Amino acid sequence: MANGAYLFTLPRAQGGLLDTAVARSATIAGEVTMHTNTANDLLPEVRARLKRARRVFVLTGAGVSAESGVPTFRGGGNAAVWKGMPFSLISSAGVLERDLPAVWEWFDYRRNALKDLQPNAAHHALAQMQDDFASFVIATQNIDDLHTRAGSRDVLELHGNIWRARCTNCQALIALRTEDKGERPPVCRTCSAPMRPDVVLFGELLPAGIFARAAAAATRCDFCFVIGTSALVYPAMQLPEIARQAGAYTVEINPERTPFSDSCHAALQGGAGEVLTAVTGDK
Ligand code: BJW
Ligand code: ZN
Repeated sequence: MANGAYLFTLPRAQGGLLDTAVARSATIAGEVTMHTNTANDLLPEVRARLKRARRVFVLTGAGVSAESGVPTFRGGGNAAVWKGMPFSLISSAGVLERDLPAVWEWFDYRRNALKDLQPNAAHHALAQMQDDFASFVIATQNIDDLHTRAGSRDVLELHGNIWRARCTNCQALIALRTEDKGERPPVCRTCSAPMRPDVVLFGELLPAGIFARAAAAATRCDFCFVIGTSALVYPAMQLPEIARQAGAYTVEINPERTPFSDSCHAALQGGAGEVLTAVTGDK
């Protein structure tokens, strides 16, 4: 790969929803038994469960934005690489301490790639669902704010937001869409310390209160979607595990199988927009 390139791990050719779907069904005793189903077998159950649900919790990952053109981090045997560095290195707390300008260069590159992208059918389908339930909470690992731009309210951004910068000293925030003066790193107007992208890097804690609110929603929900995540990164992946343990019906939407596929109630294989439309269509 050419130096300086960001290797995009775009969604692979996907087995469509109607081609394959792997379902898991819970026995009355709560024991989970696996069987393979066609989507036609599986969808009525998922739709009926969703129709009966009162409190829905949704965890999303990079795959929900893939159809907008946002690259995912992992997939196809590759992980995103930038200037020869795997994203797990450049997006880690260690690099922030060693080379803040490089971190800004990486996130400026990503912000530039994001700026003209639009929410897709999956973001819109989720935004349209929010008023249909007593409670509907989206927690996202994505930093692209496409859920909010699609109209979802009160999205819990577990890993921050690429469109904000935060002071490394006093934690003051600025909105990069409107307040970016182009200096790198930006200088805090309150205390003059350097600012950093307001995102959660490997080895850093999630924003105070956000994870707690997401965990509370996961605990109370009766239906949980896990959409477009490789299910590898913690503590975000604790959330659907909490929901499942609290008794929620859990549904994964992903063209690939993940470590969560074997423990959810229904793993729907396909792209997020296509599958969500099939699940929620003609409500
Ligand atoms: C589609 C699709 C379509 C494609 N439709 N789907 C060892 C064991 C356990 C934990 C750890 C450990 N060592 C370290 C840890 C902790 C670490 C962690 O979990 N590491 C694991 C990877 C091993 N976690 C942390 O460090 C977290 N903090 C923390 O734990 O604090 C406590 C602590 C403090 C100090 C020391 C140790 C612990 C923080 C995690 C922050 C993650 N940050 C990143 C980068 C953000 C900034 C940036 O954007 O650069 O967040 S990492 C990256 O992964 C990003 C994502 O939000 C996150 C999750 O990725 P996601 O969303 O799942 O994307 P992909 O690409 O992996 O998957 C895409 C999926 O979409 C695929 O499945 C496709 O199939 C699918 N897809 N097309 C639907 N059309
Ligand atoms: Zn400051």
